Amino acid sequence: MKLLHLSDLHLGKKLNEFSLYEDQKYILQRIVQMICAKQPDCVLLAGDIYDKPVPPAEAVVLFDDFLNQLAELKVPVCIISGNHDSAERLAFGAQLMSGSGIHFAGSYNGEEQKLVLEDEFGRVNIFLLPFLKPAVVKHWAPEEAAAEITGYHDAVKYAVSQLQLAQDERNVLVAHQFV
Ligand SMILES: [Mn+2]
Repeated sequence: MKLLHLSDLHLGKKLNEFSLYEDQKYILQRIVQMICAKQPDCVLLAGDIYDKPVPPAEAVVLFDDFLNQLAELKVPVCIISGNHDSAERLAFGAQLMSGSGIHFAGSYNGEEQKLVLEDEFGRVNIFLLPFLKPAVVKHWAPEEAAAEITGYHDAVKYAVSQLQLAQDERNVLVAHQFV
């Protein structure tokens, strides 16, 4: 199975007041062309879609346009939040978009979030782990497990331990963490 991994688009980023908008628009167009040429089975967007929790309007338009093009190409897309994103804002409309093959894991909610793909060798489980903070994971974990979570490492360890891995299938984890 062919997966295209992207991350850290940081749309809306400015370097010393210089907007990267034109460069980002250009590279997203090149990525769409590459997807047309290489025909991946899935596109992974592993966090930091935006540079800021409240991105500039032009960055939102840019990403919206990018997602529309991917949906038109009928390539499944998996998106997780990064530390720069607002998980809730990023996943606006997520339930509606999943019908178009665009899958978001914005906020951690204690539940496994995965997309199952299939090829001639069987199933590929793509687990989507949004950027998570220890306090959020503690909130969803049972009391005993929560008491053990004191930092990012413990939080991710706990969240990953909750995934139901199928040992006889291929399992892919999409994450964006400091661990
Ligand atoms: Mn980043």
